[in-house]
Amino acid sequence: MSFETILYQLHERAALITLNRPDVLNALSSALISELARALDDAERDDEVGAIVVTGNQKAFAAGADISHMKDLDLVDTYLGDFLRDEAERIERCRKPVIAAVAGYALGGGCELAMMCDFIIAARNAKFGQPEIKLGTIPGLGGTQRLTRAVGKAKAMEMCLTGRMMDAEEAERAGLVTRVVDNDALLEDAIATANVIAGYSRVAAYMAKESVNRAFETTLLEGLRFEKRLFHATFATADQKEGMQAFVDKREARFQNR
Ligand code: DAK
Repeated sequence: MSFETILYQLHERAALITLNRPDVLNALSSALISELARALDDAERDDEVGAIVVTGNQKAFAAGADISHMKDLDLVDTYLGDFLRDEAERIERCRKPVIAAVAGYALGGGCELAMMCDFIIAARNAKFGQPEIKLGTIPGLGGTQRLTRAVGKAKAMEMCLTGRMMDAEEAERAGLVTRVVDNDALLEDAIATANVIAGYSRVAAYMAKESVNRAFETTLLEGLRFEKRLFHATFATADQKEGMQAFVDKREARFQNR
């Protein structure tokens, strides 16, 4: 696998995808988004990989879509060309859990990309924002929708209307990020978390992910039914038998993803 705008590495059972256009704060070009989608395909196909981490560098996770490219597009270009959309949304279609490890700026499409991941771990210097209003446009990759679900109407509205950035502490208080860690501990923490997930039953991990996501798409009653059916289904797996037997035997479970 060779890439020009990202790096792809394996850390035990975690795939680490690093956005790598440091000169432009990882601005999201079509090439970068395509390579990201391809790397996610690789990680999904690789049976050894149990979870994925997407990260940037200390200065930026990603400062948004590449403005120098975007500025000359017209309506038909963005509409017919479906500017960045299909491949950018590849993250949402991942069945394996995806963690965003965010240091520095996560702005515009960068913030939206982080929010497409299953959860975000932030470094102390992380800054989140939807500054599209300053460019005469609005978020187009889920910013008005996912940010609102994550932090509520008041903060999402203020951020989209003013372009104000949220720092890591505020993002944690508001529920946008799962936790804040020291800058130099970010990657180690995210990779270790991915490996913890990868050590569990993949069937259970996929089902847990699917069930939490269902909470955003349906009524409470339907969501509870959905969860119960998946819970019942886990009892048809060897991993459920192994997990519970291991508990009783006071030993580590050895899950086989069956
Ligand atoms: N695009 C292109 N280049 C960028 C960039 C971006 N988004 N952000 C930064 N850069 C470049 C800068 O131009 C500069 O390049 P040189 O001048 O060195 O050649 C270099 O990165 C370093 O940036 P600065 O010199 O500006 O660094 P500072 O530390 O002074 O400032 C900053 C950092 C993050 C505050 C600033 O760079 C900034 O405000 N950047 C723009 C942030 C922004 O507005 N982002 C939102 C972009 S709009 C959609 C899909 C996607 C989208 C929408 C729809 N569909 C599928 C429908 C997404 C839209 C967006 O993301």
